Amino acid sequence: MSVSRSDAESWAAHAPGVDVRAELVRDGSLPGRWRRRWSERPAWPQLRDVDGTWITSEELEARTRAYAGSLLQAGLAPGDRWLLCGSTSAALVIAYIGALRAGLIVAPVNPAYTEPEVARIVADARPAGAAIESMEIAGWVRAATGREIQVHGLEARVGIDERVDGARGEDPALLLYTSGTTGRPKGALLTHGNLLASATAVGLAWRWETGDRLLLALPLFHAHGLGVGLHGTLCAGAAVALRERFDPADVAERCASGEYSMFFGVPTMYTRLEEPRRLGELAGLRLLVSGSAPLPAALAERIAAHAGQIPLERYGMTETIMLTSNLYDGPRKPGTVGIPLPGVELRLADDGEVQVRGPNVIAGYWERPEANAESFTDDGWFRTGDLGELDEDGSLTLVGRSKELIISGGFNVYPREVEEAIGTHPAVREVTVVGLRSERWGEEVTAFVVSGGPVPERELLDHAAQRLTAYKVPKRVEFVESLPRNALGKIVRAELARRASGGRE
Ligand code: MLC
Ligand code: AMP
Repeated sequence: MSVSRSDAESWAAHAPGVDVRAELVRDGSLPGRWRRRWSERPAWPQLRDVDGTWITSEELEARTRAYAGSLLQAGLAPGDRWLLCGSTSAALVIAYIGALRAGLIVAPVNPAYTEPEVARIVADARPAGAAIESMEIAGWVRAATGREIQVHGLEARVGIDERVDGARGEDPALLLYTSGTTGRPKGALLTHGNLLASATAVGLAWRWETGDRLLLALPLFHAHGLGVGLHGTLCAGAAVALRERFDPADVAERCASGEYSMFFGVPTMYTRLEEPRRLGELAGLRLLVSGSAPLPAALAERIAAHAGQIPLERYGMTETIMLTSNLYDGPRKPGTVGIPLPGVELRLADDGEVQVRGPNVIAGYWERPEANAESFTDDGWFRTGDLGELDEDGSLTLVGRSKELIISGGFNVYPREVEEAIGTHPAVREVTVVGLRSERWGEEVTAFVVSGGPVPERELLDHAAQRLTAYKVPKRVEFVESLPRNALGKIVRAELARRASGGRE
């Protein structure tokens, strides 16, 4: 077992002179912190909608309070699960904050999901209500619940209820679904305290100030866009401009306008900015951040050559939000993900697995005792499933994963879920899914199929696309005579990857 720097040492390195221990969960809950920020600067333009209009802090406070009141008046109760699904917009953010202020547990859903993906989340979360932009998805949710629940759109809602803002630090706020070793999704149950601690830690470490403006083109249904981009902004009392989707020309133009100070992206976004040679337009920003997937050192250097800084690379997970970060004041070491953020303790098990503990780490998954037993050690540390090494400064380098996970363009894809979808095609006798190295996506979802008869690749891909959202659909299918197995009969994925790359892996 080896331990990174002691938590006191890493706090002092990230946030010199700050009494971090007191700061991390100050104000108790997310709305508690946000209300303090809103009251400090009511006229502050805080949230920029996708059409360019700004919403001030006091407007945000009033609209989200009214939204929360109406949910409670309509019969929803604190602790109820509540689905939220829509494209990125201020209306989506207002609904989200409103639900948190009502004490509901919000389960965000990717609006690109297919019906079976939505149905699996509904079955697991058993929501009491939902706000859903698309009529089609609303219909899927109604059909999957099998009982009457309140499903409405993303329009403004108005009500008054004295129970608004009753949530405390230990109360659950978010149910963020990740997949797992089975195709069945697993909900990471994050409390207000978990989310507040993580947003505060990155705020301190990255010197997030009220004057900062973040350009946010990450989706709001995952930890990066939601737990870091949106929560970080609101906790720091800063400003954020929402983009409905990531478009390199749009991002470059807006960064070049001088209106923004920060941009957060997954490595694929930086690659996309490089292809049309637009990285130089990020040069005026105070802070570029990269995460969710490994940032290749060569790409980091090229970004630095054009944009004037190596993106600050950090490492996190749905279950913990942020864990480590390179130091804001440097040196930013390409290839490493830095030292533990304030509050986070990190150790490496004898097999190299990264294990963590801290106020940001979930207490467990929603109704999954067996997953909880597997994911925590007997002495209470969370097992990340990532493999790491520590250098002499306590800085972490991720060297692999013990979990079967593919990260494609920053989105997680669990092979098992894709295998189950393809395996339902009658011509498929056996299938294994692996991630092959790719310039464009980091890792590319690839299916190896033993077929029981002739079947075109296109047909299998269409079959998968009816069951899975686009990023999970394999980029290609390789037909093989048989799948390589070890002595225990387990399929050796690494061998398939090696064969597909002509032995270069
Ligand atoms: C889109 N496609 C993908 C893909 N994204 N395929 C594989 N992997 C992906 N990540 C598909 C599209 O559906 C489309 O399919 C085709 O590729 C081309 O689409 P595109 O328009 O070029 O892609 P785009 O829609 O612009 O998406 C690219 C992207 C997006 C990089 C903007 O993938 C993205 O937003 N990634 C970020 C994900 C994220 O937020 N991760 C954080 C998780 S939290 P077709 O079939 O229609 O042609 C986490 C914790 C942490 O990991 O540490 O942060
Ligand atoms: P998710 O479950 O979507 O939250 O994804 C979490 C996983 O993303 C982690 O367990 C890591 O494997 C990976 N990840 C996040 N940040 C980084 C990073 N900077 N470098 C490498 N992998 C990362």
